[in-house]
Amino acid sequence: MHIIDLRSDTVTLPTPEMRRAMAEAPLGDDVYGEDPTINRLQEMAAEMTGKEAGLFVPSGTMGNLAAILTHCGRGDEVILGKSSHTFLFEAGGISALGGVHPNQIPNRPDGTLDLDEIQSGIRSADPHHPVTRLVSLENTHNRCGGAPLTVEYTRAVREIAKQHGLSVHLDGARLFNAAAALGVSAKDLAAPVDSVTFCLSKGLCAPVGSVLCGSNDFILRAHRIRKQLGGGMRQAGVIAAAGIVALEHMVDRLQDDHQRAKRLAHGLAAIPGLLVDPGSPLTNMVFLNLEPETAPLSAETLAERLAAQGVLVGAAGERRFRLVTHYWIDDSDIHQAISAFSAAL
Ligand code: TLP
Repeated sequence: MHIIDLRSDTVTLPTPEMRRAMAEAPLGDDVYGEDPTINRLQEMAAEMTGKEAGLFVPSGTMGNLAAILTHCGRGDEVILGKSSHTFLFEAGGISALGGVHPNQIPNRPDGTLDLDEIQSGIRSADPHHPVTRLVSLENTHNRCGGAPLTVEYTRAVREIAKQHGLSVHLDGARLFNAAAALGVSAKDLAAPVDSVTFCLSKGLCAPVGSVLCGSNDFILRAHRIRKQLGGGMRQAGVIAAAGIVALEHMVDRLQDDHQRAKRLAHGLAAIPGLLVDPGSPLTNMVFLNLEPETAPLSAETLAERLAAQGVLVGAAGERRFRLVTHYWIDDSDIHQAISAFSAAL
């Protein structure tokens, strides 16, 4: 059976070109800084985000963790969204491994944090308080419908941070999706922040890896943290090679995924019982709910019925779904997925 996997863009397999590049990549020991493929990827990543340096890490989770542990010491505080990936889905690593205190502010539906709430979340010098060091943003915002954060908003956060001597980190796991949706460059989106991570292994299709970018001094310090976390990976150019292909060939096609997500949302919205979030999709994620009266079943039950037809979807709640388009989803998959929903209901 042909499988249509809409659970996430993390499910993307490497392209044949990536597999070739992986087989042929020149390699060395990256712990000695001698892997030419990793060095090249890091330089490309730094260039594309407008930062001085990049650091290849195994995952987005490690990228965010290494960044936050570089910005903050034990007992320091990071201001971040209550719906942020770092707060919800990174196993509490910043607290467990770094002793960093998360000051959670509710995300607004568009993924932003209210500027006044950021201001009032910053601690005073009172010794009862932890020391606020960092604000962490997410672009695109996963739980907030894949919403892209604008350059203007990111600059406004930067301004507040600057006034209080704080740094800003950006979890840009899907930074290039945000750039495609807003018609700006990743560099523009990352310009106001001190550090940024982006993932190669999501919509960009590489099998493994993310890159953390920032100033030379920041990356030097993050390098030591990556080592402490066990992320020094030796001849990892074998995977970085796929990342280079991702940056060269997969960035410019993300708009196709966004268009297909629109078609998917449009088709699903016409099926009685499905309530697509108003405005969804903003990038490559479609969020929808089951309408209680006309579709009185759980997301889990519907997901099982869809799986029986070869369509895999992720439940994002009791009666809620997140569907994600990516490189391996084509137009006919979109048609089939819509028909499968119709049949399953
Ligand atoms: N997101 C995954 C799951 O963990 C939820 C997904 O399927 O979307 N930041 C953001 C915004 C992310 O969405 C993710 C992964 C990460 C960081 C972590 O990346 P990895 O999985 O490489 O550790």
